[in-house]
Amino acid sequence: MLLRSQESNRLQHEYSMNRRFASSIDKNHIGQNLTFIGWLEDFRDMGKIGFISVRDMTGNFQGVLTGELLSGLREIPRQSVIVVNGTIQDTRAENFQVEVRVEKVELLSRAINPLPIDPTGRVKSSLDNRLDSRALDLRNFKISNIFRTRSYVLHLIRKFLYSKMFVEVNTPKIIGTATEGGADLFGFEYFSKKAFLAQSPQLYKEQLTLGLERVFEISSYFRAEPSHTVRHLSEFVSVDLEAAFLQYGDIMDIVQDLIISTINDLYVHYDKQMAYFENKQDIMVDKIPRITYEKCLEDLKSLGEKIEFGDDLSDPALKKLGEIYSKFYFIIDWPTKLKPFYILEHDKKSEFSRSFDLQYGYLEIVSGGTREHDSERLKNKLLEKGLNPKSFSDHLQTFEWGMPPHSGCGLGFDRFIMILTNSTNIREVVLYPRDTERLSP
Ligand code: AMO
Repeated sequence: MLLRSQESNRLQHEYSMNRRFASSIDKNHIGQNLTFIGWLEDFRDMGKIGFISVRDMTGNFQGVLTGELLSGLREIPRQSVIVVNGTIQDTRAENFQVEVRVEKVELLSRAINPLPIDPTGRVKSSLDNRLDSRALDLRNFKISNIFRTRSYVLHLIRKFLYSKMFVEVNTPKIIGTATEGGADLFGFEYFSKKAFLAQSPQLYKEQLTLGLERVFEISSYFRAEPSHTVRHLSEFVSVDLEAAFLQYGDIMDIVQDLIISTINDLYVHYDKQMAYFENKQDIMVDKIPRITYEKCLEDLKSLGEKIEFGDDLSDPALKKLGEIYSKFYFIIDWPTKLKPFYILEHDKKSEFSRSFDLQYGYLEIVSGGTREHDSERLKNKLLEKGLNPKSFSDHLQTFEWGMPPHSGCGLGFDRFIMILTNSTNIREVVLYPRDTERLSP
């Protein structure tokens, strides 16, 4: 029997309480009468008999129908929500252990036909079209798998950082002063004052070490960089750490353990989902090498890429380095002049800073270092970088309240997920990406 949506709404609550998930049925259920809810993904109509494939959040099941049910099914567009009731039986289908001999189908929510994209992925759509219909795009298992992995990795990162005695904090995203220098800030009117969207929690997380010692924050940040690359967005998620009494070497140890334990956990507890991404050999590591900026210049020279000391490593240079150091590697001790005002230099070699970036091939994942914790020296550094210490007075005063020496870093979470899910464009791993072109949906 096929019911219309209004009639079946009444029963929806009951169904959602008693429903079974596609992945939960096996040969032990043969003979049982069960109810499922899901999206009609496929319907093969052979005339006297028909096969449906229905997807829920756990996967697909196959249903077999005959008679009046078949003609009812012909009226239902693919990707509509249906309730299926039937008896579990053996199957000859290769991909399923059992199938459902359908006895009742109810239409809960009709999908339009045609849909803007084909969520099964059989008809290919461009990334732009997929992003325009992102909610529908997620009905593709491979794609929703990216976001399930993203969610699980957030959980792992939190678990890891709690185990290292970090406290999760939330700092303001509406701010009055630039944290990372002025150029790439989004500014706006804030009750007749000028305000900005936070580029990072840098100043707050440093201040918080004097009350909480070890803090972390996971949040979106905003950069008005007009970058058109596969690794930059205007809004991205960063995992920021800051810890009193630790040096940048200790922070690198923490980052290394975080990366390795996350990947290992994924391959132990999440291996089925990870198998989709086909990158295990690339990302499994047991140690992350630390290469100095100077050694990178030597390596690049031997590859015919000449970079002067003090110059940043350009994209082509990083691509070449990525050929030598193909997996994760740290680049440490960057020239002081390349790093922001809050990074501390080495005592005897002040042209080198106590800083690091974590790279994966050419992609920068993490940036961090030991911080300047002396307020006078910090003021001078602001001046050297052309910034006005007066705009930082709230921050500078905290340095007179017993500021501990401290170090920290920011991990680009979206980029980390790119690597874990073998994605080549950051937009693949962000639900609703924001870039110079894209402001909706
Ligand atoms: P940085 O500016 O290097 O450092 O940012 C830290 C990490 O965030 C990621 N990232 C981005 N991801 C996507 N789109 C962007 N536009 C983007 N910009 C940065 C990168 C980068 O390594 N306050 C310091 C961190 C610290 O020292 O604690 C900072 O923000 O993966």
